[in-house]
This record gives sequence, structure tokens and C-alpha cells, in this order.
Amino acid sequence: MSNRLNVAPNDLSAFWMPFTANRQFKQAPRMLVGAKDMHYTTSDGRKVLDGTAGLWCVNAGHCRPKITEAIQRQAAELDYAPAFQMGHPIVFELANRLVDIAPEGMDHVFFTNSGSESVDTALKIALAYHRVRGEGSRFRLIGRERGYHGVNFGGISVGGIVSNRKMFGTLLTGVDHLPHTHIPGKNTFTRGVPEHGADLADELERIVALHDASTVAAVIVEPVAGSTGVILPPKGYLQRLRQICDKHGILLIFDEVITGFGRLGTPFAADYFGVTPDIMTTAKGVSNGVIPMGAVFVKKEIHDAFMTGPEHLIEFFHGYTYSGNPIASAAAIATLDTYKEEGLLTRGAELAPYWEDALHSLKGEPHVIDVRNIGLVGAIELQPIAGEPTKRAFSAFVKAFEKGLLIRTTGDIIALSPPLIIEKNQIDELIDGVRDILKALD
Ligand code: PXG
Ligand code: PLP
Repeated sequence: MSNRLNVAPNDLSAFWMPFTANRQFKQAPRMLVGAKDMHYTTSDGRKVLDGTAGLWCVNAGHCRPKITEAIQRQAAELDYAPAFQMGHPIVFELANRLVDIAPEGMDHVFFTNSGSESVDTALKIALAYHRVRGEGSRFRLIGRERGYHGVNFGGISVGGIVSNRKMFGTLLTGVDHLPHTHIPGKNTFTRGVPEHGADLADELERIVALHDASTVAAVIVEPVAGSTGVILPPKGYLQRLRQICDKHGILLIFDEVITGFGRLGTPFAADYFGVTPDIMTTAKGVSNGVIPMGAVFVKKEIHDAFMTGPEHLIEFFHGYTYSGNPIASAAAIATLDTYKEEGLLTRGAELAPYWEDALHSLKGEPHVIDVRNIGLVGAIELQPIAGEPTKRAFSAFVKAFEKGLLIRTTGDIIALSPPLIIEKNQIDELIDGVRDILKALD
């Protein structure tokens, strides 16, 4: 017999919250109880404008009827089907739909349940791909400083966030890191992609020379780094990474967990920059964040390299209980329908100039030392309080929530990434709200 009745309904202690200051939160909880389109509703009945699409994932806005209905229908019809050695039609339909909108040549999809799982899946595909081709000596993975690739062991190994790595032992071996591309002295208050720094891609040549190309399997980067404060690739940088990878037979992985599904005003960042990776990791926007799902896109040649040997044997020893589960698949198809009907995968491009002007109008406001933008992403970097990094931005976050705005902060950077359905007057509301908060900050 459950003892649930003995637990006070407002007892917050059992849930160990992810990436949260648990003790602080539980003293003054910020609870969301409802959502519709651009807004959340709080437990005290207030409306909060969503300036972050949840956590960069609710690209079509909240509680969209088509997605809700698809989930309800699917849950009543086929709730779960085994993912291994069995199939159901919905996931095949979804894979075809995704390939249709993916960059040219990315013809196959492997399903996961999160960005972290997508990243570890992509790294494993890269290693195994070289091995099945008889190049098993390519075991090294190259990430980048300030990269975020989720929290699983592969992802934190190639990731470049010290606090996400330092507690967890030796991580994966054979990993090296490119330098990040944030160079404040040279690129400040840049509108869109910055001018300076394409040569930072040449560091890959140095790393390859050190280890020898015959040991390097793959390079993984976020085309635009989101989590560590919106760091843009300098003009020509991604093209140069692509060239160096090609020259040395190294796979290029784009982690598009944030940039995928319209965030930059194109379906994927690969489209925005005109650079096609070999493997592309996605999650978040694939299902509008509503049901956990991730999708790893793979070039035909990589997939086909596995399709050799006796046909009754499993080709790739990897997969999750919930890979492509029916309800997530139905949610994702309804999400793609919604994106299509409302033109959301390119709406960011229409709004980007307005968004850019609005963001850059914050230049000159108190504490603002940089503003960056691309597509429907923005970052406002604040001067940290001396000796107390992150405190100023966190207090902006708390004040914003009290004022009815959901913003996201990382370090002393405010990151904004609203649902792609945002209207111009809501952009004004968001940016003017941030302006008022900046003026009131210590
Ligand atoms: N890769 C990238 C590029 C990401 O941005 C992940 C992998 C991991 O995805 P999952 O689904 O395992 O969380 C991410 C996730 C933030 C923030 O505020 C960013 C993420 C997640 C939560 C918060 O910057 N990115
Ligand atoms: N741990 C145990 C004991 C399991 O049996 C399984 C899956 O069968 C897993 C972990 C992996 O779970 P998932 O497939 O949901 O990632």
C-alpha cells in the first residue's frame, strides 16, 4: 500500500531538481501550472511571456491543438511498441518526413529521447563507422571549449564546460578540444555573424598534426553555441572546419539540438550557413519539447557502410527502449505539420531584422557589455558584479519572472529564444521588459 497520503502535497523535498539551486528554489518556488501559445501561467495565477521557448524547445508555442490531439489519439491506439526487431508505421513515416526537410544527403535518422542521447549516439556512429570501414585507428573525438553537448559521458567529454566535467573522473579518453570562438575584444555588439575569427578553425589543423589524422574520428561543434551564452561562428569558420575535415577524412558532426527546427530562420543551421555536416544531432524542437525525443541524421554513405555482412545480423549495437516510440513519433509528426502549416521553420528569417534591432536597442543600458543575435536567438551580456559572477544575471532572471517574463541566464549572459510564433508587439514587450529590469538592477 502506498503511503502517498502521508506526504503533504506541497512537500518539495523528494524531487532532486536538475541544474537547479535546489535549496534556494524550494524556499521560493517558481511554479508553472499551465501554458498556451506564448505564455505560461504560474501557480499564483499570473501570465508569463515565454522568452525562451521553455528550454529552447517549444518552437511552435505551447499546447498547440494538433500536437495535443495527436498525442491523445496515439496513446489510445498504440501506446508502446518494442523498438528492437519490431516496428510500427508512425516512426517510419516520421523518419521520411524528417529526411524530407533535412539538408541534402542526410538520408537516414536514428531516434533517441534527448539531445544528450543524440550526441552519444552520434559519437558512437562516428567511431563505429570508421571501424566497419577498416579504419578503427580513428578513435579520437574533437570537441570545443564552451561547447555543450548534453550531460552523458560522451557529451561531457567532448563538451567544454568546466563545471559539467570536473566532478566526473577521467571521462572518455582520446578527446581534444578546439578553442571557442568568443573573442570580445574583436567582436562586440556584432549584428549576426561576427567578422573576426575564422582562423580559429585552423586550430583543427594543429590538433590533427599533433595526433595524426589517422587517429581522428570526428569533430563535433554546435554551429551556434547556445547554452554557454550564444556564441556565433565567425564568418567563414564553419566552411573552414568542413574543408579541414574533408581533407583529413574526419567526420563533421553538427550538434543542432538548439539550432534545429527553425531557430535561425532556416530549418537547420546547416542550411543557414550552407555547410552540410556528416552527422547532425537534434532533439528539443523535433517534438516541440512536448514529449521527449531526439533524432540523429546521418549521411547515406555512413549508414550504408554499416549495411554489409550477413543480413540476419544486427548492424549497429545501439538503441534505446524508447527509440521512436509511437506517442513521441505522433507528437513529432503533428509538430512538423504545425511548422509546415504556419511556415515556422522560416518565420525566424522574417522576424530576424526586427528582433535584431530590438535587441541592439539595449546597447547603452546599465551593465550591458555585449549584445549578440542570429535568427530568433539573442544574448545580452552583463558586466559581472566584482567577485560574484552570475549573481547579476540571476537576479535579472528572478526579477523578470516576477514581472511576467521568462528569460534564461547562463553565467552573466541573458539568453533569449522565444517560440517562433512570437509577434512583433511581444518582442517589444520582452525587450522593453528586459530594459526595465536592467535599469532596476544593482
Ligand atoms: N546539445 C546541445 C547543443 C544542447 O543545447 C543538448 C545537447 C542536450 O540535450 P538534452 O535534451 O539532453 O538536455 C543540448 C541541451 C540552456 C539549456 O538554458 C540548454 C540545453 C538544455 C537545457 C538548458 O542553455 N541544451
Ligand atoms: N538499465 C537496465 C537494467 C535496463 O534493463 C535497460 C534497458 O533495458 C537500461 C538500463 C537502458 O534503458 P533505456 O533503453 O531506456 O535507455
